[in-house]
Amino acid sequence: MKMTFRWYGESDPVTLEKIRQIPRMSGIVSAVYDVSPGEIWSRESIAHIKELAEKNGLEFEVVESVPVPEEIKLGGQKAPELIENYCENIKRLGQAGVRCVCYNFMPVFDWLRSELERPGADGSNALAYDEATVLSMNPLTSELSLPGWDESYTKDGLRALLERYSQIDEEQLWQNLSAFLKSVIPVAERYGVNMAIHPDDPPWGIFGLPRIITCEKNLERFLSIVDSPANGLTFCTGSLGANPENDLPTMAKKFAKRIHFAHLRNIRITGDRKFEEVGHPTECGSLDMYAIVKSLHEGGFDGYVRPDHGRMIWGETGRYGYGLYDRALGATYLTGLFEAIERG
Ligand code: DNO
Repeated sequence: MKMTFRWYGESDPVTLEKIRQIPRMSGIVSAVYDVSPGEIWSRESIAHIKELAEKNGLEFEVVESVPVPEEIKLGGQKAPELIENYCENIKRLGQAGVRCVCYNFMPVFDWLRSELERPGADGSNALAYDEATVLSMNPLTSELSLPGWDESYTKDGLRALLERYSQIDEEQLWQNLSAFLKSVIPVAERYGVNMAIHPDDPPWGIFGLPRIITCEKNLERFLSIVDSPANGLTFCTGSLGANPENDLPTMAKKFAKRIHFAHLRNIRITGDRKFEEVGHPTECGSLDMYAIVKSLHEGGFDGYVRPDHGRMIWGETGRYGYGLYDRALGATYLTGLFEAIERG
């Protein structure tokens, strides 16, 4: 297991100098942020991240994300050309020493929350999700900005996109994902990169848009599309765990060898399709973090781990879910869990 930490680049208030002081931190998870989805990343930009990381004693072996353009998810006319660009990025990343690439296949919206600063009883605040509130926010009229929302969509662009997606059901999305994997995975294999799809967050369809990376059965189907180790998973407990029907320890053990990246965080389920983010330890929420880590270990997991969304504590402000303090506490908690379990 290698413990890593997400870093949003030079504008991130959580600096590399701070990240390196978290005990046992091996590397950063980052991306080239100044290009649009579908564009090719310059070798200089990739090398620059690596150089900055290494200057701070950190590795740069994990990218999150190389975003998949909507045109690919839609299986549009330009999809083949954009898939080629995607492959070029994987090649360049592999050549620069990146070993794992996290991405997702969620139509239009990445992760969604209805509240960004839900106060906790202890004076912290955290992200929360309530389906009724989310559905009352029409994406075309709402002024609310959500953490996973791509601010670059204009209302008209978004309307046109949603219109195109109205033709795409789950089966069609599977077909488009399959075409993507069949081109990308052989390139990933060639350049020593493990692709790790991120589950949909939350793991169900939203605003009438299909979502398919949601549950054990679908993960199995996903892995069988290209049955290669390079076609793997990001096991995000907070995403999959929002559906109580997902038995995370069972899934962790079953898929362990194809899990290249684990996002380990806890949530508290507060009702039907309602949850809030909490501190990482088991006792803080609904997920049995000990059982999950134990299952990963027993299944033979040997990938990258990162703490995931943290609460805002000790008066910290910053990027929602991505402050320093609570994620650092999460990292040390997880490191301890792994040490205890690995030593048996
Ligand atoms: C949220 C993240 C996601 C994730 C992407 C992966 O905090 O886990 O935004 O990076 O879905 O493509």
